[in-house]
Amino acid sequence: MSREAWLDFRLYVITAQSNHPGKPVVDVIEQTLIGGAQIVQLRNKTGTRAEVLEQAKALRLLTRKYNVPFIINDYPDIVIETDADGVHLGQEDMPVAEARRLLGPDRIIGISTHNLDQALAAERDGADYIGVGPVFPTDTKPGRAAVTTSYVAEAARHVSIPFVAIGGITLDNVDLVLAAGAKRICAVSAIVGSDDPASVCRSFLRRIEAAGGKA
Ligand code: 3NM
Repeated sequence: MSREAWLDFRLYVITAQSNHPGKPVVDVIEQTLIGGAQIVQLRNKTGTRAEVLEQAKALRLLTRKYNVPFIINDYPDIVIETDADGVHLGQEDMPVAEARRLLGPDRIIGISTHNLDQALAAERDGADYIGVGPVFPTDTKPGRAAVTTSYVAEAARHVSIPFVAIGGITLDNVDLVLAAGAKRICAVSAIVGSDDPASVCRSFLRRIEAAGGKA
C-alpha cells in the first residue's frame, strides 16, 4: 500500500502495557485489529531496547497479517531492523529531518504537537502526520496540560497534513473532538484498557462514521 493509503486511517491505537497487566501486548493489539483499528504504534517508554525489539518483531508480524501500518515510538534503528512502516517522534526527540535522513522518503514520520506553532513547524519539516493533544487530561501521558478541543479546531483550520487527535479521548467525549474537526482519533487507555478492545474499537469507528468520516 502507498504511504498516502497508509495515512488514510481513522482509528489509531497505541500500546500501553500498564493498562492491561498480565495480558500480552500482542493479544490486546490483535483484539483492536479485529475491531478495526487501522494503524498501530508500539510505545514502550520503560522497557530495554531488547524488549522493545522483541515486541516490535511480534507486532510487525501481526500488523502484516491485518495489513495495517506499524509505527514505532522513537527507535528509528528498530524501525529499520524490523521493517516497520514509520517512526513517531516527540518534541524532545530527534528532529524530523534527521529521522527522514535515517529512514528515507518512503517511511512515515509522525510527531506529537501541543500547539499550532509546533504543528506548522512539523509540516514545514516534512512530517507525514502530527498528533494533536493531549486534548483532555490523561494518565497515559501525565504532566502535560490539556490543549482542549480549541487546538483541534485550530489544527482543522490551519494544518494541511493529516492530524490525529489524542489524549484522554473516550466514547464519552469523542463526539466533542469530532465536532471540533478531527477526522482521525487515537485512544489508548479507553481501548487497550477495556475488557473488550474489539468492541470499543467498533464503537469508536461507528462514532467517526456518524460524524461524517470514512471509517
Ligand atoms: N501522546 P490516552 S497524549 C501517548 O498529546 C500520548 O502527544 C499524547 O493516551 C500527546 O488515550 C498520549 O489513554 C496519551 O489518554 C494517550
